[in-house]
Amino acid sequence: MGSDSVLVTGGAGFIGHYLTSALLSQGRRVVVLDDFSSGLPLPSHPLLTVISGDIADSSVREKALNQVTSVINLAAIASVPLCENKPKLSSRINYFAAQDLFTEASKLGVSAIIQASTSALYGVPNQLPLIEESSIQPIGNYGLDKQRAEDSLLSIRNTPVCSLRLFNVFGVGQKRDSPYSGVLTIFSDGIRNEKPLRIFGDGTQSRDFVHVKDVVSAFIGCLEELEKNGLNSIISGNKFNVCSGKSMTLLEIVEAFSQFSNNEIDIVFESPREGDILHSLGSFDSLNKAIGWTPSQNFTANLQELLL
Ligand code: UD2
Repeated sequence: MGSDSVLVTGGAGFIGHYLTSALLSQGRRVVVLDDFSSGLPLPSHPLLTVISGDIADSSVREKALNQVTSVINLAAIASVPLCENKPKLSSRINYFAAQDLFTEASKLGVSAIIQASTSALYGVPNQLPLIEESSIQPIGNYGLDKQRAEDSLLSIRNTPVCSLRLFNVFGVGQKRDSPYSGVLTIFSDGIRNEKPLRIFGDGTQSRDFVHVKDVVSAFIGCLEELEKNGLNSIISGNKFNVCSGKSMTLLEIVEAFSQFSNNEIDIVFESPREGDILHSLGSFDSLNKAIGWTPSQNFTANLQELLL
């Protein structure tokens, strides 16, 4: 395969679909490795190769890595409760398989490895907005395994690498039928189907919602930067927040949705979810300074799109 081919693990997932399609539209070859446990089939494309398999299986990784020159690791058990209920599965995929993938890719001399990390690494924030130097204190298996994976990637010195800490990612196409989908997907689905919205707590909790297309532009921006400047790149060996730099409370979200919907919105308040953090907000200054990345400014339009 040519020198422009990228492995996207977890490419059949929500973010993976957007990322794969953006890379293909740039004329790049993409190899998607996914076990399709939660992902959806990708439309066929002459530059796309799909490997259906388990990222924890070394022969599957080998097959995928032998076809590419760069790697983006999105494969993960993304459900926090599932990681709590199945700690071995969480470690197997979110940590060990990721670590093996990074080591093997590095040995093969790839041009770039980028990990999809998470704001869950920060746990309960000591300060807001969160910056990359904020203290790391992950809650639960999901955050812990993601932290270990990030650490193992950033300890690699002879390959251009970076880790992107994604905040609350949203956009059209996120699975609607899962109770663990993001709150914006659950709320928009409820409004469309005229079902009451459940707010866990009093609705004053806030999150930093970043649109999936902004996440894709961060991955591609970092990929191109690492491929161009290699180990001399300013981003190599570093981690970056990928966020909007703004936070909204759930009550503000409902208010914003109500402006776009003729449907009556019923709210049911329930007890706060166990382990929930109250507020989350990130700063994207580092990534902005490094590669000029900025998130889009059309939050309300992106919100409205969820209701269509
Ligand atoms: C996000 C991630 C999670 C993990 C975590 C780390 C998503 C879907 N989840 O969880 O994977 O990275 O961050 O901190 O991106 N809520 C309601 N009603 C609902 C659904 C949610 O009130 O029907 C509340 C929920 O209790 C929380 C807020 O909305 O206070 C956001 O919930 P979320 O699951 O979208 O995201 P979060 O930040 O808890």
